[in-house]
Amino acid sequence: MLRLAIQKSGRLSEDSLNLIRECGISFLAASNKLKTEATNFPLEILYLRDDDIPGYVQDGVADLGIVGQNVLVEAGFPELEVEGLGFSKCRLSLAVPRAAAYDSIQDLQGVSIATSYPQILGDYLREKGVEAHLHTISGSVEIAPSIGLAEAICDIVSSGSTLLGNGLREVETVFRSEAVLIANQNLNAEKKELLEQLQFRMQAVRRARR
Ligand code: PRT
Ligand code: ZN
Repeated sequence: MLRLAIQKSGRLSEDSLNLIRECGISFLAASNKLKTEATNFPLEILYLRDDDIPGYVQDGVADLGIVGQNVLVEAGFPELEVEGLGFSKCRLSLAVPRAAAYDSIQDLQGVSIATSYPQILGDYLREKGVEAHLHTISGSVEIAPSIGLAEAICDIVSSGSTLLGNGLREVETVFRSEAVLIANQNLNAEKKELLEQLQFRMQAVRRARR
């Protein structure tokens, strides 16, 4: 039996469940439970916070997971990625107050930046030769400049309306993300075979959607 971890409730949940259903896998809806078993495929589904999914898969508590690449890479386990799933596309971007002068990334030298992604942002800035002060906060990053916590932010953007609504301007794309299927790297032969069957069905679903 394969154990697949998906987000319990959030932006990834519905698309993750729909993908599994479209693979022809049936299970009872269980929004308030922690796990469900499929009725016609050897699969158990665990419902977790998205941030916990990479660690559970790395440790083998779950065999597979569906999570945003942003969360996977921030957690430090990019090697767990098996394939992109094409939904929950977004980007991690740097933004500054609309009126702030900004010509290039060098303008962030010595600046304080609020983010929930210190690893990804830290790597990006190092690569660009920029030394900034990172403030790690877990939410409401967009309000940091207006309350004086930071001069810039780095956060997830999709339509851009949240940045706009907070008087911010997107200036650099740090990372592009989508939902990905991840797998533990030490699956036994039986589980590997089941993973292949599941991937085959997922790829067929994606082809049919196009
Ligand atoms: O409770 P749990 O920890 O499981 O969930 P969460 O609150 O940490 O995550 P959730 O459900 O908000 O997002 C899950 C994943 O969806 C993220 O890790 C991304 O991979 C992906 N995703 C796609 C997004 C967005 N689009 C998105 N727009 N995650 C967050 N946002 C937020 C963003 O942080 C900002 O506040 O939406 C706002 C911006 O949206 P726009 O459209 O105004 O630009
Ligand atoms: Zn989360």
